[in-house]
Amino acid sequence: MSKNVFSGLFGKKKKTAPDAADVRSKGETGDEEGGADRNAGVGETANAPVADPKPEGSQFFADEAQAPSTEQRQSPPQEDQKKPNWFSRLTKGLSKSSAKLSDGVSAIFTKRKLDDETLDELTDLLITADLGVPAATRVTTTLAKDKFDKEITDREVREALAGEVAATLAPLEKSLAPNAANKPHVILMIGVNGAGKTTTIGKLAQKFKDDGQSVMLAAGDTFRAAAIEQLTVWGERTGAPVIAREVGADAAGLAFDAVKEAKAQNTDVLIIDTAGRLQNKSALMDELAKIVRVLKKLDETAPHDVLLVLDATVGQNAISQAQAFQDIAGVTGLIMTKLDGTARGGVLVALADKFSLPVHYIGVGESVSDLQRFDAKGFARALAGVDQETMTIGDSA
Ligand SMILES: Nc1nc2c(ncn2[C@@H]2O[C@H](COP(=O)(O)OP(=O)(O)OP(=O)(O)O)[C@@H](O)[C@H]2O)c(=O)[nH]1
Ligand SMILES: [Mg+2]
Repeated sequence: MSKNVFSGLFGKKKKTAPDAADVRSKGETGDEEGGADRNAGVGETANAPVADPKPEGSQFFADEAQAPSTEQRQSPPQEDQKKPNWFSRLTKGLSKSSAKLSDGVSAIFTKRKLDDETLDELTDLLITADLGVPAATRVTTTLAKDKFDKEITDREVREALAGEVAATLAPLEKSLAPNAANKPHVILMIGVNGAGKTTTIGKLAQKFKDDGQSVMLAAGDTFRAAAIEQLTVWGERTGAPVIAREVGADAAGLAFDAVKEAKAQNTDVLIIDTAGRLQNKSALMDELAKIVRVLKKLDETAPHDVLLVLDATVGQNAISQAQAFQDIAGVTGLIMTKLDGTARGGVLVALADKFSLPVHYIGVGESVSDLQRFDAKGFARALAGVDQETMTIGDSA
């Protein structure tokens, strides 16, 4: 291990691991502040410590105002005491998106028949709910085929919507299965600021551990001390060693060292965190391409998964994010987070139509169990507000 690489640095501090959200320093939880600085200020080299004005080695919280409070540090992991089944969690998580669609459908179809006017209103509703024009057109075409000029209930419309969404998304349902032949199986997490990359890494690490795999994490977001701390806390919580360097270190070099270390330790899965970057900042995007190139020097098949983390609350902007990250880093799969905080969950359908990228997981809350394996049919029915009793699918994630 080189002198700049350390494993589980924060493991030496005896403290109760706070939730990942708690260790984000002030001004970063909304992500606009830290992210804007980072995206505005970076030059061509990955070495420039631009975002954090106080790079200070292992003393990550020189400014007391930035440090998590005692209360925050001691807060227990936000795992729910009582776990409802996965579909209830999904339905609860998607309630805002689903309410927008269900209420809209009810408003259009109460005591009205399916005619050009109601079909136009339905098309508008689906587009404003971010499903995109192709999906909206498919739903209305399907309905019109059998029901034009006839009475139709809002329930029938929601069933048709669920059917169309499920058909669109079903081919993209793909589990994230590290290949045992890769030692390590390298997963690179990418996305814009605050999308949920680091939190999702923690949740994934826990899932892999639960499956009996050894996991190592690499703190590739070298721009912010708090980002390194955040990942380290997840490492402590999940028992995964964390490879980190000082703030401002070259992220590609760190990723390279992490693969070497994971090989040396015969680790099954290495998950590499990266700094959030806006898709239109070319210098930052180039740096991502550099990380991918450098990883290939040790293993030409790496990274084995390039996971784009998308925050559902951004709605249609997710489309341009997917395009830019796909172009620069060869995205292999998607994870959509924060579906619980938005009425814009329909954007997953628009993404499916445009990119056909596998969807591995969705985030419907902040606890580990809120990262659910993507189930197209369950998602479609929860989104369309179709009752749980009619579900025919089995249990999932
Ligand atoms: N409600 C909700 N919050 C989430 C979800 N996933 C992540 N978050 C929260 O989103 C915030 C940002 O998450 P991070 O994991 O720090 O995001 P990031 O992409 O690593 O951010 P940067 O490192 O700044 O680019 C945190 O407060 C998380 O707890 C989710 O599915 N639902
Ligand atoms: Mg992060």
